[in-house]
Amino acid sequence: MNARKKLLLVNPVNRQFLGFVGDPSTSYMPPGLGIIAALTPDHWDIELIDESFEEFTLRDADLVGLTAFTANAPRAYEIAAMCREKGIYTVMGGIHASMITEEVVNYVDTVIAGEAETAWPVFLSDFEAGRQKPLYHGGITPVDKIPHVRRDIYKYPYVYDLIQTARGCPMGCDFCSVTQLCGKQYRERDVDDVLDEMEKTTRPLLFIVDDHLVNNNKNGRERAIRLFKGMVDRGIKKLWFGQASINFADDEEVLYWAAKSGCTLILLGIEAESPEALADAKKRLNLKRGVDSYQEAFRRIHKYGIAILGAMIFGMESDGRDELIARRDYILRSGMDAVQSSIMTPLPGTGLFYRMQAENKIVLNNFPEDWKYYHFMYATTGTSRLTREELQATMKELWLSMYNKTNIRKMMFKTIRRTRNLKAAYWVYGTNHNYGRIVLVDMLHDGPGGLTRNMEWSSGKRSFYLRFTDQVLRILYLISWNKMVERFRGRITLY
Ligand code: B12
Ligand code: SF4
Repeated sequence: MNARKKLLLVNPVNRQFLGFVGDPSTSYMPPGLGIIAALTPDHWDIELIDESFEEFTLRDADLVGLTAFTANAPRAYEIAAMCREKGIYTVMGGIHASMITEEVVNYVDTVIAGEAETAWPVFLSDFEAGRQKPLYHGGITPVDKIPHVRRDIYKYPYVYDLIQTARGCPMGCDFCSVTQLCGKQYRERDVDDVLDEMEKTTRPLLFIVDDHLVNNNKNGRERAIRLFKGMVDRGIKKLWFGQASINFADDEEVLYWAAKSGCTLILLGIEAESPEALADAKKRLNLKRGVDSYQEAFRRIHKYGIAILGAMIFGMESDGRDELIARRDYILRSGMDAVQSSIMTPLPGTGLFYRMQAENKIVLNNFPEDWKYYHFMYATTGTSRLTREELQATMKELWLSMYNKTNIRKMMFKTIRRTRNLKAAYWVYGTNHNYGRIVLVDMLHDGPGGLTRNMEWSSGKRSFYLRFTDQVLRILYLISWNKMVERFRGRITLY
């Protein structure tokens, strides 16, 4: 009989950049830690500390397991140092630990690089036998070995349940770490197993975190239809959001079943509107299809009542100020409903990182401290035509011009016209509002030159347009969104 042991799982959050965690609607559960919990035997008591909701404080444990995005790695190291000082063993996995393992081994007792499904049980039994090693390589997991996320550890009021139905991306874009972490092979979980897991979710909204939701071939389309149709057949009626490439729009049957199963917002990796910028980013799929194909894809998706969240990147190698402004103008007239506007950031492990490092172009390179800037909202390099500071200053200007309250309300009205879906319009409004709050987080203060948490100028007078559209929003909330929230009231399980 094994004695009971305590595992503390920690999701550290960058204390310098609290944009995402400023609101529960953008504070997401960490599925990786839910998988670690699922792989841990019953004689371990498990507690999750998610710094999106509470700051880590030291407590008793036999083992502390940390995950971290690169931008959160310095905070993970701080937490690890606190634990190690008290003699608590630390282990770290996740994207940063997998991409730059040689750094992470210096800050924790054991690193598990790659996917954890096969490595974690080996580490844990070594740990219990006192023969643990400093490094384990998990590699790529056979898809049938991926367990359901253990959701009882999520004691916080997350708005979304997160679920992953496939891993890997064949595209291998230069700036992205997904192919490095999960491989080129697209590994699809069994559809029935995914549906069984979906049935266990309890939160009002669902976020399917696959990076490339519908693979770009006939099998991929057929599987997507089976999945979405399965959701309908099993009555898993939830509003959901997913991430896809532009090929999501290729098959109207996919769109029909996606919409029927509750898809209301889809993130599309558009990245840029000019072939030159796409070539810089090595975004081959979009280059192959041509930027002119975007409009038709948007039109088809809208036809099914689904709104589009365009993922756009600013600060490609060839970008100057005029190109950045042109990208903003394209966004505003393009037909995308919400926009994620990131600054090109050389993430460790990517082709972009190694190239820029070799060319000595990374400006914020005092690692590990400078990783705290690697969250896509802060320029870490310049371009061939802008210094780092110029890029940052231009982005602030563009963000203010896109995410100001007047503009995001205009965008919402366009979504109503394009999708005829009030829920999509309300979601789009919330999404743009949240991105604004996240990217402009350093301007959120009550001083005269600042923005309030409601994203309005502290010193400004409210226009008639804003006062009038307040009423429209209130109606949208009451007739569409609130009904959905009501269905889940009392059903969000807080263990
Ligand atoms: C969902 C998601 C989000 C969610 C957050 C979900 C969350 N709470 O973790 C949201 C939308 C908030 C988000 C935001 C951002 N994201 Co994101 N996101 C993802 C996405 C699509 C899926 C992650 C996921 O849930 N995977 C499923 C789980 C099961 O996999 P996993 O976490 O990798 O866990 C496995 C292993 O890594 C390992 N593991 C993980 N943790 C641990 C811990 C231990 C102890 C062990 C042993 C093992 C282990 O075991 C797990 C099972 O094998 C990934 C892409 C990807 N495929 O990874 C990008 C990704 C993680 N995001 C990325 C980025 C850059 C961001 C942003 C900075 C971008 C932005 N500004 O929008 C922000 C930063 C947010 C922040 N708080 O700092 C990058 C991270 C790169 C990096 N080096 O950090 C990725 C890889 C995408 C990319 N383009 O490269 N993201
Ligand atoms: S950006 Fe999207 S399409 Fe490109 S490798 Fe990453 S996940 Fe795949």
